[in-house]
Amino acid sequence: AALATTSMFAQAVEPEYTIGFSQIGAESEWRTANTNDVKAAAVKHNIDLKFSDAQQKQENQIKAIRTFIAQKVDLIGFVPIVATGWDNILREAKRAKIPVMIMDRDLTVSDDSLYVAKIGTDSYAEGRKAFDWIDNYVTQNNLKPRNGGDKLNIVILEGTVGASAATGRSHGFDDALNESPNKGRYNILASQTGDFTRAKGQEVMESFLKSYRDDIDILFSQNDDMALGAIQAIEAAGLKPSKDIVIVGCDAVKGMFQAMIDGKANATVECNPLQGDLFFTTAKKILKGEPVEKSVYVDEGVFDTTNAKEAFATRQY
Ligand code: GYE
Repeated sequence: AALATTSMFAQAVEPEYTIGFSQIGAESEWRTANTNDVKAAAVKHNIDLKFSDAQQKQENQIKAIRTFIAQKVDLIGFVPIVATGWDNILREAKRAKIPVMIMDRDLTVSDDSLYVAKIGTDSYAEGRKAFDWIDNYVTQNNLKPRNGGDKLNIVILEGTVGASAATGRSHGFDDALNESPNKGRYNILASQTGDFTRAKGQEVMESFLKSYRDDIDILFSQNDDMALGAIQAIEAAGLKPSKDIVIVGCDAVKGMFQAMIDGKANATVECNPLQGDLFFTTAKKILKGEPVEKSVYVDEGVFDTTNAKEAFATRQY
């Protein structure tokens, strides 16, 4: 018993490393899940985490990274809100010999040695999967344009301008559409940013409906939160979401599962926010001088009304 007591006191171990992490903000259900996961994984990995929320501003992220450099943290991690504009601050980190890791979104820098490793999701593949799901659904259900015309009209809610998660999904979707033998069946009627938020998604969908209420057949929303906002706009316009307008999102958050179960959305392409464990495992390897892969994508699936109910029970975010 005496020994057991001693070992209980021995539990208060010093954190192994100090890591600064700059998160974008809290724009979506996905982001909240990502933040919670990073914080929980830091505890699990015995990391002293300095967490900073940039409230959707790149300049705040740059300030946070500069502060981490001044604090001489062991490693810096961040989610690039947009893909460009990071060269200078990353050069400052390199000069201070602090390794940098990228999480979730991608970035474009003049010199890839400005970061050590990148873990995240494959937005391009997600965009492709979204179109492929639509093409398949249209074919199987022999979907006809509501306005009696000869093309199915698609509207798109894009994510944050300049974010890799938005441009990747746009390019993947466009490429898959252009490569489809059914390409001629579709017309992209409108495409506009909803900044990855529910409120903006609703607002932009309202404006789409004002111009094209009886023409829209399909909505591709680059995240689920915007799709959930759009569903409200569609109902307010007296249309049936998922029936009058086919709705496909990205992320696979619980809110979207609920919408699919309620018959208000059709499908969502999974984007996995649970990257904390892989992030800190990789960070520790870097700090111990072990080799790591430069770029790793996490695994992702697709869910729709045929499997939403079954999958819902096991969803972690
Ligand atoms: O899809 C969206 C979030 O960067 C992959 O950002 C992420 C995206 C995600 O706000 O909901």
